[in-house]
Amino acid sequence: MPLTPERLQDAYRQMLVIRKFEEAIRSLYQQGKIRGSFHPCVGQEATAVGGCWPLRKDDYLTCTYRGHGQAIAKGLSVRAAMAEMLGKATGCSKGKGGSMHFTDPSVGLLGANAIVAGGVPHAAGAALSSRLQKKDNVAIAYFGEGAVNQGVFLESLNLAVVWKLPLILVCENNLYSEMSPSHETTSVVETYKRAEGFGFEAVQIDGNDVEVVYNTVETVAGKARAGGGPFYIEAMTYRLWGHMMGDPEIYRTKEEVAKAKENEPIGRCGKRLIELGCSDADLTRLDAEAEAVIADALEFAEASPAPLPADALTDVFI
Ligand SMILES: Cc1ncc(C[n+]2csc(CCOP(=O)(O)OP(=O)(O)O)c2C)c(N)n1
Repeated sequence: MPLTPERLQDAYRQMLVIRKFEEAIRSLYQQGKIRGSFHPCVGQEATAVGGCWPLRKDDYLTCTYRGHGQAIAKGLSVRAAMAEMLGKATGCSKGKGGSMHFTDPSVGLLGANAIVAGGVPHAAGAALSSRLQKKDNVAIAYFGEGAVNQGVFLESLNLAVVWKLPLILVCENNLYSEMSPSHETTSVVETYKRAEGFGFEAVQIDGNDVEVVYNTVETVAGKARAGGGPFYIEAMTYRLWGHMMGDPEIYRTKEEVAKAKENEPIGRCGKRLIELGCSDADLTRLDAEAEAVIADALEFAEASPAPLPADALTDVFI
C-alpha cells in the first residue's frame, strides 16, 4: 500500500512522536532520571518510519543503540519504551535493558544492540529461519556506516547473498561514526558499493525523505518475500544532536549542523503535506496529537513500579 496523502499525515505524526520521545528523554536525562547512556536519533526519523512502516508486524527488526525510532515505528508501545528508559518493571525489557536493549518479539523487534554491527548477523539469522521454515517473513537490520568495517558485517553480507536471504540491510549513513568522520576511517565511503561487491542489489537514497524510504523498502520487501533477496539500502541522513548525551561535538561546526537542519525530515515532510493541501492548522493538530502520546507515556512510566529485587535474575541468562 503506497503512502497516500492521508497516510503521509500519519507518518508525519509518527516522526513527531519519535522526535518528542527523544526530547523527553533528554529532559529526563538532564534531571538525572535516566541511568546509562542515550544515543538520540533526532534527524533520522524518516529512515525509521519509512523503513518500518511497509513491513508486517511479524517481520523481524534489529537495530542499534540509536534505534528508539525504529522500535516505535515497528510497533513498540511508546509507554513500554518510556518505561524502559526509566528502568521500570512495565518497560519492554522489564526495566532491565534500558535504552540500548529495547526488545519486543510481539512486534518482531528482536532487539536493539549496543555492539556495532551486532544486529546484522541476528537479522540474517532471522531471515534464514524464515526461509528454512518456508515462511515469507523478511528481516530488516539497521546500522550506521561505521558498522561496515566490522568483520561480522562482511561475513553476514557474504552468506546473505550465498543463501539468498529475505534480508533488508539499511545503512543509516549519518557521516560520523561516534566522533570520527567516515572518510577518515573507511576506504569506500559509499557503503552501497561495498554491498554491490558482495553481489547485493544495492541503492543509495535520500534518507531524509520519508516517502522515498517507504517506497524503496516497500519495493524490496515485496521482492524479498518472493525469494528475491537480499537487498542493501544506504540511506543518507544526518544526526542533528551529538552521538550521545554529553558529546562536546568538537568534530563538526555549528554551521554544518545548522545547514543540515534545513534538510531535516520532519520539516521536509511538513512542507510536502502543505504542497498536498494540508493547512498549518492540520500540522498543528498532528503536533498536538504527538505531544499527547508522549505526555501519556511519561505519566504511565513515571507512575510505574521499579522491578523487584527478587526478580533481578528472572529472564536473565547466566
Ligand atoms: C564492536 C564495537 N566497537 C566499538 C563500539 C563503540 N562505539 C559505539 S557507537 C560507535 C560508532 C558507530 O558509528 P556508526 O556505525 O556510524 O553508527 P552511528 O552511531 O553513527 O549511528 C562506536 C565505535 C561498540 N559499541 N561496539
